[in-house]
Amino acid sequence: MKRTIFIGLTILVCHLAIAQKVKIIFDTDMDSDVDDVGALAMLHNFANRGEAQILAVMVSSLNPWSPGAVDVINTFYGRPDIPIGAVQRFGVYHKSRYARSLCEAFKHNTKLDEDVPDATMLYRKILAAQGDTSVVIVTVGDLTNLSNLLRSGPDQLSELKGIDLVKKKVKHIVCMGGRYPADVDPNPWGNFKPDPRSTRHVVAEWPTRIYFTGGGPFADSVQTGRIFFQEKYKDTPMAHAYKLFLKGWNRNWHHSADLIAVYVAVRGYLPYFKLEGRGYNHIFEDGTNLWRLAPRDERHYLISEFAEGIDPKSIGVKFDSLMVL
Ligand SMILES: [Ca+2]
Repeated sequence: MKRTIFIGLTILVCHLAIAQKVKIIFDTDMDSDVDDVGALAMLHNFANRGEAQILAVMVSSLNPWSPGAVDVINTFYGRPDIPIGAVQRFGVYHKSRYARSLCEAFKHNTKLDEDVPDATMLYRKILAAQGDTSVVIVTVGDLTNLSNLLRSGPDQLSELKGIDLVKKKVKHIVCMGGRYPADVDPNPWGNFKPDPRSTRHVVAEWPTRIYFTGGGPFADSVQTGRIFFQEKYKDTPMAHAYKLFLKGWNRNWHHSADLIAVYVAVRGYLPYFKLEGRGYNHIFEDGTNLWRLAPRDERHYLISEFAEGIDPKSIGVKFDSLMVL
């Protein structure tokens, strides 16, 4: 009898642990900035803790080394078989200080000349196989892949159009891009500006909730990466990338824009951040944005401020610990 109860409880606990895992698709540019590396490392750490399941990683960059750099990190964390998709032909290209070097220095099996699967097709394949409203997408790169997904038509993977497939399978997305309350800087950097057509399309048409998380001073005040300068982590791909990236900056830390998005996707905005549920995110023709407090768009939420009494430095220390095993 006792044994039966014990087995029953074990099954229940296992079931709860599985049920609590957030199913994540991570969409990254993995090229010009290094916080994508930290964010993917943090996501693997959440997977190791049983809090997340990584369904796939999508690359929104045309940099040929970016998919390999993703695979390096996946392989380092013991998940070399996570499907990787990439934008095809029409996308944004940025140089990277670390992507090629990661591919050349660490183990992975994504060859440069090998066709990486089309992100749109991989999105459709993965979403079609998942339960209804069960998938959380974290986008920390350009919105090209998500726009292509929305525009996709029925095919052998699903009889649904992209927008209906998203509506059926996606719980919500967390979107790192733009600055809040406003981004009036015409400089083309930042996730919304290199492909403004896709940004406008996704922000206007996406059929589920979008939790926007901010870059700029908000993300700058959460400093991460110091941990990779410790001796015990020196041989990790993350240390390799952060050191290459920060060379010449004369500092040992970086902003945490993409890490904040991953954290919010897996654990939610509490206890560190505030949630803005008024207004909507207005995207201009050139990809600059403005958070307007009216009218209300029920799909749009914003996370760009710290909760009362929270010191951003303490979040940085916590995030550093969440990037390593
Ligand atoms: Ca990024």
